[in-house]
Amino acid sequence: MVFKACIFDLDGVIVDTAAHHFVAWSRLAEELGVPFSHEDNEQLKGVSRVDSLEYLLNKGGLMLDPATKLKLMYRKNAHYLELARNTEPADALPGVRSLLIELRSQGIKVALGSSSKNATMILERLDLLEAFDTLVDGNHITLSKPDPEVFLMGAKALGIHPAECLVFEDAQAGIDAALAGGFPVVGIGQVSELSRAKVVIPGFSNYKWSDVLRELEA
Ligand code: B16
Ligand code: MG
Repeated sequence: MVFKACIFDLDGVIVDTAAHHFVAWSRLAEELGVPFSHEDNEQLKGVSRVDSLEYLLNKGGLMLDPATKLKLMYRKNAHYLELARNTEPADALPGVRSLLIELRSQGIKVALGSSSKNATMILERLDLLEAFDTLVDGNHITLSKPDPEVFLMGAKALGIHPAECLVFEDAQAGIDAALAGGFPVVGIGQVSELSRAKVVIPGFSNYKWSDVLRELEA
């Protein structure tokens, strides 16, 4: 398979901000008196802020009006920003920066496909903004992963057919989104948690582009 582009998820693929999301949701959950565990956080990986809040409210059996929900999302994001504002270039996950540079040097286009509305700020702090040809994030989409909208928008912006764009994702919801859009996908993490991805690698440490292609051909 010849790939003309790659689409990268952000949280869990380029940088590990899941821990910040966990703390931020935990704080909000505590304020609301709703129990919130690591297992709950796993369910929210790749899921938009609004859908994550609905999950939390549903868990606590809480029915709130739209204005209150907006306030709660603002509060969760304030907690998140407090933790994420110290993100720095060294926080890019091992190997991802060199892979992004290698893709560019080989003429392969690179897009971001993230559910996060904070993606540009995080990429700026990582000093990776320039590594991307186009960014699609939570500010552009109306449908959360597992809907394929975020990846379809990325492929469209690059002018490349989904079958020729390889998606890198750490969340099952994101893998389902890629598959629903007709994208080949590589899971980042554990095979046991990403069962619907044909290929799963633990991360980009020790993975050059040729190594990724070899995994896909195996
Ligand atoms: P924000 P990704 C997702 O990013 C996170 O995995 C998910 O936990 C978070 O709720 C979502 O972004 C929205 O983030 O509150 O910053 O807009 O994995 O799609 O890059
Ligand atoms: Mg992710």
